[in-house]
Amino acid sequence: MILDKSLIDQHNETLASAQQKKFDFLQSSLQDEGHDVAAILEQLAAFQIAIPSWALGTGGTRFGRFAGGGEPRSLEEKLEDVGLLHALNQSSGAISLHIPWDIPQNAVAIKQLAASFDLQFDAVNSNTFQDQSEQDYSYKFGSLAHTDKHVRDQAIAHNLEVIKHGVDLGSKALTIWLSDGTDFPGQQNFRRAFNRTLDSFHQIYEALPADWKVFIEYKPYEPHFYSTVVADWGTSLLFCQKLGEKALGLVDLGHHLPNTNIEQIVSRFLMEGKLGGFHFNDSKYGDDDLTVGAMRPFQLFLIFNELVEGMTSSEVKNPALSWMIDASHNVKDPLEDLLQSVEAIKIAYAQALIIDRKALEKAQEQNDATQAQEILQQAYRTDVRPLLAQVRLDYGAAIQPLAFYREQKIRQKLIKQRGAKTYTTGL
Ligand code: LRH
Ligand code: MN
Repeated sequence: MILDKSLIDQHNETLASAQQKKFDFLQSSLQDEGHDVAAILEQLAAFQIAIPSWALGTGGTRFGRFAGGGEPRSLEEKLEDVGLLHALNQSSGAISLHIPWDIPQNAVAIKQLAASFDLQFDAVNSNTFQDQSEQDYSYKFGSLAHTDKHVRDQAIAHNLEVIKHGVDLGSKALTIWLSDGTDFPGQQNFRRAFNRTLDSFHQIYEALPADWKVFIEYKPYEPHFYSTVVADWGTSLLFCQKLGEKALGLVDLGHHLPNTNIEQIVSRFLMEGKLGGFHFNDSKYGDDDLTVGAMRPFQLFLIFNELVEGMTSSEVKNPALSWMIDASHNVKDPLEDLLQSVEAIKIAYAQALIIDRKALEKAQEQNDATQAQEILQQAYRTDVRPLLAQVRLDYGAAIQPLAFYREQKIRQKLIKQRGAKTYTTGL
């Protein structure tokens, strides 16, 4: 659905004066605290989040999936939907594809269509956690870690094919999430499984173009319920250090056991220069893939505190990061859910940008826990939303993207255009 830009202008006209009042108040109080608001606005404008191609339809669980209408029926319609999100918030300027769910039949045409929506291609994702009808060997007992070399070779070949698709589209990274693992004690020799996987990763690493990266995504459990080969950040870092400088860790927020201090893991990856990027989502129990910031917005803020500290410290040398969402929308409109997630991520980033770093460092040196908390909470309790709305207004997006989406009845229009019972590829 191609959006008529003038509709956004009309929307902004009705909200502009209220926005101006809120922005002026926030700008003056931040300047009083010594912040360079213009610089913060620039950083917020440059912060683009990639939308997962597998999360543009309704998600589900093994117990059921209740499809919504108007879902994208092709890669072209997925690009249209991400283009729509980007037009509304000027913050979703990239898409992350999953192969084979989104194989571009004509890469040149797909690349042109993406460019027409001002979209880039972020990391491409391989998939050796499902068997495809035409494949010779099953991944039931693993893929890159499998005991049978035929299966490992098949999985390596798939990853090389995914790199090819990525090169055709201008992507610069491959994300490997390996579901390989076991369901029962004794089922696998952990060391041998690690070494088979390392050998497979090496063969994929050797095939990476010079300017590419490979992101090693870890996850403690699911689909396996006793052990997972790449189960935690330490294992991901170990693989990355053994592979080489192009190999970096990928932090999916939902891939941590309860009460894990994720912000400390982020600090560890950064100090090793081995942080590749994120799969943002939120969760209460397991890998729930819920709307970012819906459950634990303070944890997200603390993660961005470590990111901003690391990215501004001369003690840290880490490559530019990939900011990606990985979510599944079981009860919400997928596009509304993604608009909320992008907003929550940028709120956490903006709050981290207004932390008084000098004062925090002083409090840390003096072991003044009370003052340190006051400094963090001052930023966390600041309503930074007028900053984000101002950037949207300045870049021609909607001051209130979600309100605009509903005002314009966009889902109803998509259902009219695509049908009430449409299915999209993905989870
Ligand atoms: C695994 C995961 C991985 C994707 C999949 C869709 O849980 O986070 O990043 O490949 O979800
Ligand atoms: Mn993920």
